[in-house]
Amino acid sequence: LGAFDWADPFKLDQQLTEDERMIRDSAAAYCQEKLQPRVLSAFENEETDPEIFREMGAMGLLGSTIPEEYGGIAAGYVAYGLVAREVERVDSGYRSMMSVQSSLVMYPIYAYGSEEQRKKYLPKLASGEWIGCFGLTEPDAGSDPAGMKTRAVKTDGGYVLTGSKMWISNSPIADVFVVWAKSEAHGGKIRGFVLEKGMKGLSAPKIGNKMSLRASITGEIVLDNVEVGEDALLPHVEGLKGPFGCLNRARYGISWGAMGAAEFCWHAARQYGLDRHQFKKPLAQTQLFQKKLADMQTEIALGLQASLQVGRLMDRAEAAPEMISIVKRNNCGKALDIARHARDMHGGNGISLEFGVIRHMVNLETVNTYEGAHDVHALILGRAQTGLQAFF
Ligand code: TGC
Ligand code: FAD
Repeated sequence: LGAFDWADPFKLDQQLTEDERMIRDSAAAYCQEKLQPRVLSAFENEETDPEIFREMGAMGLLGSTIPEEYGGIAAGYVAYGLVAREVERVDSGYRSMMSVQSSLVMYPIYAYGSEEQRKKYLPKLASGEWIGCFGLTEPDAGSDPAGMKTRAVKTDGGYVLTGSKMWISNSPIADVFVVWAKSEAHGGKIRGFVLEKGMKGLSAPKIGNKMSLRASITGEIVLDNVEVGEDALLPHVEGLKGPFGCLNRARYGISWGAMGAAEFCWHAARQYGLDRHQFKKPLAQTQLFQKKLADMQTEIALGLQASLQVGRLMDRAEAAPEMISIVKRNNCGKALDIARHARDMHGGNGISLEFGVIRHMVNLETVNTYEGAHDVHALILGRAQTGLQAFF
């Protein structure tokens, strides 16, 4: 029989290739050395450091699945997931910054863009010189993006865009805006447009007073008759499958990332229980404490195995969106639960930012909601097994 490593119960490490381990280890070193020391102040002061994009770019962490000729490192989806896990071990907001740039901005430009668009945008997004954002959600269209009101009207040389997007990660500091709008010239179908900072009528006010993801800036996108050329249209996709194709990738990355945040909370609770004595013994020597640690270890081990399998299938182009719904929903829900327990296990100290667990806990409230809320993924899975849609 083999040995048991409490921190890696199913020997995940052994199931990775040498390249994947190398990418994970260099991401982990960057995250622990450069991101961990600044997260407390970033969260406390609700400040996003744009320099992080440049650093991540230099490390090859932006658009890592994109081919090298466009600035990526052509890594696989398992490697992408491993990076998300390391970044989110520090903070979900930092992972958000990375996954929006990679899966929601670079991926659609690569997959749906013209050669000119790929050459113009991808290298600068990969290096972090340009920051990107993805505008799908609107004030009155969140879980139901088909209800969006943003419109693109055809003109002689291009389109005029009107509408507003809400809760958009990175938007106040973005240079590149991937925006989804209903286009009358395409029978009212949803089309993607690539906009640039400074265009007349385009603004992106910050949304303040967030109690979650405070290290990651969030804003609106206001489109007040923004005129764009024909070259702003993403030519190779039409309909909701455009944004959903991007969301598949980001949701998959989140399934790994949420487990990274959960691992931080689990390890912190274990260590706290070993160090803290009450009733003349370590808290970790009580049955209730150990039961909670066992639950955390079990859910994280299972969640990581599931994400690894979905990643392997993604690398073989065999993953279905429903598989991604299972891991996004499960891992976010379980991570939130683990963070709440870890907060409780830290007692009064658990509410202090110094210990990190409450920061992860409030961050995970967002992670459980965005990219398809927990219950929305339940409805996707309910539809897949009954053939009956229960959204409306
Ligand atoms: P439905 O009828 O199901 O589908 C419409 C069309 O889309 C296609 N499709 C997909 N294609 C690829 N991948 C998927 N996962 C797809 N899901 C659907 C579908 O085949 C169909 O295509 P066609 O050609 O037949 O037209 O659409 P519905 O309107 O009934 O959708 C319902 C529902 C609930 C599944 C969907 O709207 C949904 O997933 N809602 C959640 C919205 C969401 O996830 N928003 C995310 C916004 S972005 C974000 O949160 C970024 S945060 C990032 C960060 O900071 O890290
Ligand atoms: P709603 O859709 O109004 O849902 C509210 C509640 O109702 C949820 O619990 C939901 O599960 C439930 N519900 C909805 N429909 C049903 C139903 N049919 N049956 C049962 N229950 C239902 N969006 C972007 O486009 N780009 C971004 O970069 C981005 N970044 C974000 C960053 C942050 C910090 C946050 C908070 C959000 C971000 N979002 C982004 C938006 C996010 O995707 C939406 O908040 C999410 O999709 C949910 O939409 P909503 O907030 O409108 O909630």
